[in-house]
Amino acid sequence: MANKTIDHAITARSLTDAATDPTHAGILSFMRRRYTKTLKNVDAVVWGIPFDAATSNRPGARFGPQAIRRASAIFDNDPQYPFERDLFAHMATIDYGDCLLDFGNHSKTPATIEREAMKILKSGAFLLTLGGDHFVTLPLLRAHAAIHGPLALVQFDAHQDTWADEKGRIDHGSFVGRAVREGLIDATGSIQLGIRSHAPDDCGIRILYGYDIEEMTAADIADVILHHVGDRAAYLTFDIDCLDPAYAPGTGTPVSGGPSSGKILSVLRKLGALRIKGADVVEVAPAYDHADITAIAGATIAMYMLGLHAEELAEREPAGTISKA
Ligand SMILES: [Mn+2]
Repeated sequence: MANKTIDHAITARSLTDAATDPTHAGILSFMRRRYTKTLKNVDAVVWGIPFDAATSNRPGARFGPQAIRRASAIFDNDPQYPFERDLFAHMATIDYGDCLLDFGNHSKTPATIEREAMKILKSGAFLLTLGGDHFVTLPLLRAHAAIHGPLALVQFDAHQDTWADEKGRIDHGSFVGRAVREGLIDATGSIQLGIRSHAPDDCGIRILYGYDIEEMTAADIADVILHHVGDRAAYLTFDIDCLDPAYAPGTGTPVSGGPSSGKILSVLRKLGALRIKGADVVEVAPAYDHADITAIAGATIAMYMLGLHAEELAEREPAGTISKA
């Protein structure tokens, strides 16, 4: 038991220390990162939005952040596959906990999410958000676009989320159309992957459908994304229902004919050249899950997003010069 940590989420002395809590024990933050609301000298923030009131079908994504944090305990530390590095050695990363929302008054929800996200982004940290249903991406995009301007959306999803909507509605199936109309995303530089439904409007966004993903290699899919987005500032949103229900049964609106987690992780691993300014993983609903299949997939995708950011930081700064707590 030498050098084992316990409850690293509250006992870590440094934000860059490796956690070695036993997988089956200890307080469950995302990858055992320190829980804190202090944003000083932080490179990356993981934040939960336990919200599912915009769900059209099966609710339950409000339990997504808890499930993803719990599943993230399975990751080995130092080095982290497939990044061959301790992600946190040079990327001070915290778990900022959750967004507090009034379950009885959702008219306030979008502004609350946007305000809290702005607070995090103004610290200069990279924000990875755990949903929640896909509505939460709209206020997140508002906050990111306020800093970076219109973003290229890279959306992994079975659904386009461009269904008709009217101002003030809270709907997880319309955030993309709203984001285009509000000028938060640059439609011509955006791309959707794994789509297996038809909404009336594509808003000018490039689509790789479920059958395209089925027939293409991971390398070809990554190439299409990299060429389409180019050097635009990008926002990565991952609706877990992009994956086939075999790989992600625990979600509100599952659709057959999706890719495996293995194929999609291979795609994500190849996206290092993108300028990713923010990311989220949404729609994990653990009540419909089996043996944590979906939560593990969600946690792994979230870890890859942090891994890509860790590599970007390492490229930008020589090792050891990135902020340390
Ligand atoms: Mn979606």
